Amino acid sequence: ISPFYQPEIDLNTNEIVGFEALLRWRDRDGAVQSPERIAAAFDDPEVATAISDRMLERSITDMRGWLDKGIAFKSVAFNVSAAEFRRGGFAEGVLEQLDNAGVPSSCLQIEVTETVFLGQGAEYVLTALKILNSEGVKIALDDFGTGYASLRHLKDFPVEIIKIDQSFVRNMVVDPGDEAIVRAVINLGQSLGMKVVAEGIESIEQARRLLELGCDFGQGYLFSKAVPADKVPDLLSSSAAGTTGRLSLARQWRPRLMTSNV
Ligand code: G
Ligand code: MN
Repeated sequence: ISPFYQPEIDLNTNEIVGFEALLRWRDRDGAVQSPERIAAAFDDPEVATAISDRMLERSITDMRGWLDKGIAFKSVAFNVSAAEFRRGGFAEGVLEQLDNAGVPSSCLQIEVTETVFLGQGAEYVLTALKILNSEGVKIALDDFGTGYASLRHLKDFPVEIIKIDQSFVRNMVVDPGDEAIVRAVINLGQSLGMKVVAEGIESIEQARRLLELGCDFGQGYLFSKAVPADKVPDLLSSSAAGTTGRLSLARQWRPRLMTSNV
């Protein structure tokens, strides 16, 4: 199991503004697999904990490696589940690991879904997020709009980033209902002074519409899939080379899209 890194893009400038660490694993043949096929492993709290410990450890090691090479990756967003907060001491543990590795806490973002605010152990979540946030770790609310939390949480928790779930982005160009939800989330986030990131951008049309609606950041296969740590420097240099105009990065990376629509 190891983290792969998907870039997050400034849709206005095409610059990479950070990465999200996504779990990938290699099967017996060495092929890279996504987490779906090992979803059952996450039902076992011990295994789930071991997996996420390893993911965090590896992400911090990768960040240390990039810092040593002078690679300006900006930040890595790390997904944290409710079970991890329930352990207690989560925030302190993360900060200690960053400190031990000499990685500034501002390099790390934590992504939580709305469900971490619900149910058993929810009281630990607020404490943990406040501790992390006070040390400069930014908190993102992931898959926004698909959970069961209340809008109150946006005010009560130290959330600075909202990530629009890919299920809304997928059909936003053809489904006015999805577009209405995307627009509402963008407006809500901006009114609260938060950064809004659209997930799952696969087409130039989606990226263009998101920009029109005022969403400045996004990630998705249009720009890049998640790549192994050693490919991150290449991705960053193509981003720096491709900053000459709107969506040129997407054009450059996906030349077959060049011919139409743009
Ligand atoms: O939970 P979260 O929203 O962070 O989900 C991330 C998952 O979505 C990852 O497994 C990642 O591989 C996948 N993903 C990332 N970009 C895209 C995309 O453009 N399209 C699709 N279908 N999936 C994506
Ligand atoms: Mn995420």
